[in-house]
Amino acid sequence: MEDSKELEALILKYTAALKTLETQINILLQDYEQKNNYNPVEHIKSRLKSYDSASKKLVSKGYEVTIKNIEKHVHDMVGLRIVCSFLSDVYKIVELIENSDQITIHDKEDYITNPKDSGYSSYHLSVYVPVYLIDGVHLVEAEIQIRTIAMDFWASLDHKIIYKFQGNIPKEIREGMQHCAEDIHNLDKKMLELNKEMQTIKEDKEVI
Ligand code: 0O2
Repeated sequence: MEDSKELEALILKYTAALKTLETQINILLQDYEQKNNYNPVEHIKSRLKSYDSASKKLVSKGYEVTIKNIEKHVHDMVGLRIVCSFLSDVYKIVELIENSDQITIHDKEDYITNPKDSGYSSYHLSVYVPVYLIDGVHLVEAEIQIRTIAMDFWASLDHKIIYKFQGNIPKEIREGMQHCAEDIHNLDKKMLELNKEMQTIKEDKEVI
């Protein structure tokens, strides 16, 4: 076990980054809602990855468990998940964050257009969050996951499956989840179409 003071300092930095990111994202979303009379977000979850989870991730990637390696190789110590109703909302939020001067994106993964083999689907943004400490500004990495409610439903069961079977997921469960992921993708597309249709009917009625 390393110097606990060093670990405390790291946790302080990550906690500050999480608070900063939450604040920046909430302000952007409130501004968007105020200007568009529309809130694209269903709910937001945030979390700091635990030291144990970070250690497991390092071991799985073949790295020694050290504080330096956590900083260098665990890119989602600070995590924010934005859950939306519709597919179009996911891309609206991505655009909003891309256009923000406060949040610096250094990597993007569109697992909606290109789902993982497991069926996992989400939009990931890896960003840098500035944290102002006594010795100056630190750019802390964070991961923002943006997904629909349906994708979130899938991912939460998948998370339990991964945890339960620890890498040895039975074939029928793996295939069942892949089929569910396809169903969920089709459901998301249908719900988006229905929402668009509903909007046009509402607009027609307003004209009358
Ligand atoms: P947890 O417990 O959710 O934090 P990187 O983080 O970039 O070094 P990785 O794992 O290749 O390495 O990144 P990737 O693929 O972008 O995945 C990061 C996170 O996405 C994961 O964090 C999960 O939250 C989520 N994710 C990715 N693939 C899957 C999947 O197949 N099923 C589910 N349920 N979630 C997935 P963690 O640390 O693995 O887990």
